[in-house]
Amino acid sequence: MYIEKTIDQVRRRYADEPEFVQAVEEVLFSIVPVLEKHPEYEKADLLGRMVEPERMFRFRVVWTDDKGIAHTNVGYRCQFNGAIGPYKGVLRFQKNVNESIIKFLGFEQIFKNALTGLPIGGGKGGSDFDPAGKSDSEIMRFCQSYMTALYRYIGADTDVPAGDMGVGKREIGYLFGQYRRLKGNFENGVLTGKGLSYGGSLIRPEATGYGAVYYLDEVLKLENDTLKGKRIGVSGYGNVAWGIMKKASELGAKVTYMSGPDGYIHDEEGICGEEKLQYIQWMRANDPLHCRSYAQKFHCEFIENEKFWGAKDVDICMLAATQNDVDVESAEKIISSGVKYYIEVANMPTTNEALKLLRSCKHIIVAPAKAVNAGGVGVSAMEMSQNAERLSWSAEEVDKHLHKMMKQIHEVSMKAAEEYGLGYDLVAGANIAGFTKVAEAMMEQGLF
Ligand code: 2IT
Repeated sequence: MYIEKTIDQVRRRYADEPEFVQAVEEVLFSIVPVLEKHPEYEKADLLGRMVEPERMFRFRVVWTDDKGIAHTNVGYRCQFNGAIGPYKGVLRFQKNVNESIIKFLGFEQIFKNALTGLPIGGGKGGSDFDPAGKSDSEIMRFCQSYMTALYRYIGADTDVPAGDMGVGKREIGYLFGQYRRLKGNFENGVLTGKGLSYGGSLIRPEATGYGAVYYLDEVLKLENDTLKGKRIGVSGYGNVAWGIMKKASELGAKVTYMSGPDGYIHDEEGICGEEKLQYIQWMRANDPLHCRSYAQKFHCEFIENEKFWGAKDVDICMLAATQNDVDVESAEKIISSGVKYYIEVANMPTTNEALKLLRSCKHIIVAPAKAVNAGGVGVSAMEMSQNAERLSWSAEEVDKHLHKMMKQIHEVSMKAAEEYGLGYDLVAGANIAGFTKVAEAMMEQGLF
């Protein structure tokens, strides 16, 4: 069969890229019914083309530390698929970044971006630079060097990076400054996640978390359920978790668990209110590896080196940490805890085996990351619109668009699954809806 043939080829060609192979398997296996309906895709080798990036850059990034000593890192930018718009996706600066991570993120991005309904293609980039413990000037020098290598390949109509782990507002500022210095033009549509003073969008920092809660709300509505009084366990405590905490408490739910690499926090009163949320932001910026200090500051429980999977007093589980957070063993604990909603938020937080197990479980509704977290890139696309028209939208306006977008993503996914007789399957539905749009564009544009 064509799908298996394509997956086999990817497995052979990229045997040393496990995350990428995982992402390809997850998407391709769920579009089997689409391929049955479209035999012409095989003749055009549509899948073979889709799993191969249009192009990918790998470059040297040299920077000096505060003692004047030079260091060499590797930089990447993967322009995976530009069929429906300029490549769009983040830059991640993290020690473990490699080609496999960048390609899996880029591949997921293609379908996620298609789901937003906006004209953005899929891309991703980053570096194995480790920002931990670096001074502000070291970060600046690294960003300047990174952009010096990257600038010739990006642009508002070509490829528009943004920030991910290790790349926040500060890094985007340094990257943009260097881009402007090299180009001599003010082209702020080249990056998103910018500061408000030079073309950033209101609500962009909150967008991924807010969008995830809006999507969750749609799922709950269909179940005749509501967010009121719900207890949410959130894995992670980064920017996305922060957005979830803020919006969930606004809508009457509370986040009672959160976790970091060092263990988890149980705060029965809920992680909400200005003081706690500000502290979360402080922790993320100053100590991305430990959440323990929250328990000391707010007098609640901290369990070292554990995850909260299996806690019985959680109604909704939201995965907002990183890839492959939940394996089969964790999934079994989550299933036995009685949680009804398993909402992926981070990119690919579940291994394929664990995802299969969770999806086969009758009492759990599973929502996939590429739909749930699409609000982040969606508001990035709105930032691009604002830059193109040289206007700034109000927070209410951006939020209104975001809310509508999340409703549509849920609906389009639901309908795509129904169309293929799959029932209420949000995972398959999101893959099918995203894939169908990109497939159509690629077929109409001829072979390349
Ligand atoms: O994974 C993602 O979609 C994001 N972190 C946002 C991407 C973007 O370009 O804003």
